[in-house]
Amino acid sequence: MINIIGLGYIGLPTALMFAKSGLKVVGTDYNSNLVNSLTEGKLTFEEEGLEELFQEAISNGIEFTTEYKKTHTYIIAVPTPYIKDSKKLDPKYVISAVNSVLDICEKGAALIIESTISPGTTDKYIRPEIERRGYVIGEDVHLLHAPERIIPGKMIYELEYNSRTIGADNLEIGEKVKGLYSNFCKAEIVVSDIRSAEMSKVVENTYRDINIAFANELAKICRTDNMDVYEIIRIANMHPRVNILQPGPGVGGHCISVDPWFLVGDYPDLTNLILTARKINDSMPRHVLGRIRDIMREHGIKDISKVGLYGLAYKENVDDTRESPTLQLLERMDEHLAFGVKVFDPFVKERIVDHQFMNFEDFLNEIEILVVMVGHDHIKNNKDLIKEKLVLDAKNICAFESSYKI
Ligand code: SAJ
Repeated sequence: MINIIGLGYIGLPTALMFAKSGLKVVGTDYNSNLVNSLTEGKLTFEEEGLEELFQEAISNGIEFTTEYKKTHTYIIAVPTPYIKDSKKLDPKYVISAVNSVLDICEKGAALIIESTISPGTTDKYIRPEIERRGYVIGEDVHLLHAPERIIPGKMIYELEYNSRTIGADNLEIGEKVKGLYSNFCKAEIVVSDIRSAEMSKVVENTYRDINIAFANELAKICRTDNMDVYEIIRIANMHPRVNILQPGPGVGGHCISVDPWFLVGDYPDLTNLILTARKINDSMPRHVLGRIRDIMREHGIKDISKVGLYGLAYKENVDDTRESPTLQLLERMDEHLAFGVKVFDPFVKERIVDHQFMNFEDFLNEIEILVVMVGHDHIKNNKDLIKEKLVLDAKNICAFESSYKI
């Protein structure tokens, strides 16, 4: 039996995949509302293919509980928040989950950490905690790190087809855990050491952040001389060894906008490029604000409440608003006393900001300038409704002659 700790964006789909493959799975979360909802057959977030997978796992007998189970295999997928001021990772939930596992696990159990942890976290916090409790790592328990790599919006597909890394102290145990993940993962699984697994995960997200920053810097360069950055990137990407990502209103989410800071924090003298990339991406909401002002000036619009931001999520077709560029932009607007801007997101069903609309047409009726912050399919399918507006298309999805670009 596998006990999966943490039933959020990563733990739940992973638990379902194991259950689908026929293994006995128990999912544990401290949040009893979440556990009750899952037990009643109700999901708490949307993701393509998740509902079908959930139903299949339920018929295969998956269980959800607030309790830890005595077993031989644990996968820990709890949040690893980062502390904004110090830019460091806070390992408190991982440490607490490890402690709860130690209280109950069988001798020789495998503790597999899936949560993203900054390089060195295992040696600095997790090992000492296990040893402090009097357990011998490698005898009483085995410690592994198997960082998740799935992208929201394509999670189920990527769980099956993305390669993965298993970081282990002991190759034999690493191979065993590789065998476990092979129950659903069809791609290559590399067994490595824990430090390399920690580092490679953070490096992947940092690489993407830098690539997006390059696209965003190009957008700013092109703006000054009215060149079409998207066309330039499209042409450049026809080169067989060039693959530039897309500029946008900023980088959000709990991963790409966070993980590079771990490297900056630990290697301040060696991370000029990484730090600059972070700063460029963080500057994009301010750039969007400048573009909104350009359009207001051009059209003699003085009232900021005539501006509507479409999208609160951090990216397309998800409801996750963590570190979202729209929230960053609203913060920036508050600093500039630009209050009253309207907001709408079809995926965000709870009211989380002022002047947030729940109905798209009501939202459109109130505004003159529409800023596309997120390229949800919803807006792609409703282009007819926005044709009459002044559109600042920060995601380049509208393809109107008249739309403004960032
Ligand atoms: N973005 C751009 N331009 C692009 C691509 C993305 O501006 O060309 C923006 C998005 O709009 C969003 C942000 O970047 O605001 C991040 O989105 P994303 O789709 O690039 O990535 P995440 O954060 O959803 O997921 C990433 C993935 N990592 C990589 O692709 C290297 C995923 O595989 C990881 O599992 C995930 O982080 C994680 O959990 O670490």
